[in-house]
Amino acid sequence: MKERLMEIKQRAIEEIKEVIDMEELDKKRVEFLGKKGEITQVLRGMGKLSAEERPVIGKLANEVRSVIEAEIETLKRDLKNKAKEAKLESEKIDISMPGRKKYYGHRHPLMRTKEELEEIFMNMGFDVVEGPEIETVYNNFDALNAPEDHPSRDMSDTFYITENILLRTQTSPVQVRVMKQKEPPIKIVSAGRTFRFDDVDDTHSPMFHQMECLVVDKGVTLANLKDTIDIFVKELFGSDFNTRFRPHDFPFTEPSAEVDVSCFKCKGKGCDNCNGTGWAMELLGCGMVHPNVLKKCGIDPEIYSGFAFGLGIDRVTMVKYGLNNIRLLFDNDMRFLDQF
Ligand code: 2NL
Repeated sequence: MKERLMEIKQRAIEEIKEVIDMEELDKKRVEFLGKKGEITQVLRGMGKLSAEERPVIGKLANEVRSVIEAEIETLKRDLKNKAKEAKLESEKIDISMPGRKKYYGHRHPLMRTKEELEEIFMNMGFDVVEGPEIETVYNNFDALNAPEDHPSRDMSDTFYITENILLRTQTSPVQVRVMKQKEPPIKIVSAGRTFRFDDVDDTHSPMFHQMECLVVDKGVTLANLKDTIDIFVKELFGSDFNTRFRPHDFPFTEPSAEVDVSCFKCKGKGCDNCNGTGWAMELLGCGMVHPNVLKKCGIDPEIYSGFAFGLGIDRVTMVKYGLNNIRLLFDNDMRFLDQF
């Protein structure tokens, strides 16, 4: 029996070494250590042994069982480790591979200018208001004191939708809406798209952007207008920029003026860029709100007065970024827009 046990032990060790997976290992365990396994069979035959032999063989059988169990445990651990390593290997990712670059969009240069302008006025205590791009002829022309025969009213200058409805030619109808609804004091700016029947060239587009400012209160004067514009220009371009007012004519303001800004190159000294004048392009149009406009919007011009001005956002953007062609702002060419 002793030989039998030694033979089982030897054979078990050799056979277990050959095993390559868990399933086979379990089969071997049953084969050697199970209820009907080889060791059990040896133990069953112990009845035939003498009283002296029995404990010796019993002890030996237990030792053999322990050795086989240990072999099985060791192999089980090895197999588990190998499986884990194979899994890790198969799930390996190459973190040295460069990722895909995400494309992030950004503000269009026109919207950047618009927000910058609005910010300046918000800091000066103005409210930012918006209104529809499709307007009534009344809000766009009549309320703004435009005479019946004013050239801007012509079919060839304005996009009419019906006889009484059009695409707004300026942002002023937004201010008209506010004046009709609200008692002064009014201190607002409105910016957005405006439309005129223009042929496209380097500086004209049938759709362009305007911002207008309106203040109505008791005792508002031309001095307030001049001061507000001066502060605004210094905020926008820098404290070394000055303004010059030239008389002009608008139907909705009286008196009216156009405002020039110091030359961007020489800041007022005079250079080849400004023909030695020291002044660059006209930046905006302005004036004291015409009493007829106040009346048409339900405000008593005997009690209140106001000033207003308007400027082209496209133009400011072109000056700011040194663009020589307005089409660059509307072509949506990413080679251009990506530069901002
Ligand atoms: C320009 C000139 C201007 C106004 C806009 C205005 C609005 C109301 C009443 C009176 Cl509700 N005036 N706006 C006044 C003067 C000039 O714009 O050249 N814009 C680009």
